[in-house]
Amino acid sequence: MTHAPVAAEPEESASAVLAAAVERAASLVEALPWIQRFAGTTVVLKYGGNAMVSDELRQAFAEDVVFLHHVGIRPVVVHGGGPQITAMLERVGLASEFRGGHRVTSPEAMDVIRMVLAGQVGRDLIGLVNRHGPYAVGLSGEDAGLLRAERRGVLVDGVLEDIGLVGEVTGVRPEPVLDLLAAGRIPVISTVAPEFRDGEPTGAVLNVNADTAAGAIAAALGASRLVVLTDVEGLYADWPDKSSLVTRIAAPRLRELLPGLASGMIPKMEACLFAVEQGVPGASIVDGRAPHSMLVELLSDAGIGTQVTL
Ligand code: X2W
Repeated sequence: MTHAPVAAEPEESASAVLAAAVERAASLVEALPWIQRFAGTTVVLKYGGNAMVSDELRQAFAEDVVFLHHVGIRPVVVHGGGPQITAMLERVGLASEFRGGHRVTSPEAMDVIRMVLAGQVGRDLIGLVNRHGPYAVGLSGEDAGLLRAERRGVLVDGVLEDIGLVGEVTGVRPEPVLDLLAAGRIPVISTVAPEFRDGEPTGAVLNVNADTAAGAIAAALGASRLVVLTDVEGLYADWPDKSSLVTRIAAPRLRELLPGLASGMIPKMEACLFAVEQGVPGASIVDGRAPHSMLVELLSDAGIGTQVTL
């Protein structure tokens, strides 16, 4: 029998309401074993600038983080902000140039990057989380020795090129994050890092890729999961064949695929590889353009996106 929804018999609409309620309850119940598995553990969430495209998505991310916190999981947010940095550099008349996926960073650009990440993108996220209660506290890699970085160049056609104040994370001191977690807070980390050379601080601050920093932080914290939110559905084994979306991949196979991946995917997949090879049991890439994708990845049977395991 077909009919317009508004003309439904009272009993039928009551049963439809009941069926919808049962379905909603089923997603809550499906989350139970996952909540039990992750309760008391730390999950590191990398939130990239390309996934922060609307207020609705940013608010959904903040809700998910607060949700995890309230079911006894310890979320740590590591954020990027590439597009926001590019926009601000443009506003102040500085050009952006990328070499091998890294932003060529002059001292003038570094001043802007530090302000945008720690003073704007981080602050905005902290504000969104704290609409729900006094939870989020911002940290940069400069705070209490959290990160150490060394300068890196990039190989272009086999030649190592200097790209300025760009570093790779060479050390993580997790104590400042652990202190905040022990106090029941949600750390929100901006990934600028003090430069070290020959084990000594130089006084300079370096721009580091936020994906690789998140991988290093997840490993150092002994996280149970790393989730990288980005603007693609996940890893495609054979891009642009849409049917080649990978839901699970083991580290050795990912290593094989790595050289052939799109340049934007490489740091994300390297971060996942690093984390799982350093003992994080699972690391995922999820599509941050779908609201609440991170919650679905962590707390449902099927998940969403691509999960890397050892
Ligand atoms: C990045 C840091 C921000 C980042 C940059 O300057 O854009 C380097 O390229 P997403 O939004 O996660 O890409 N650093 C060295 O990684 O942001």
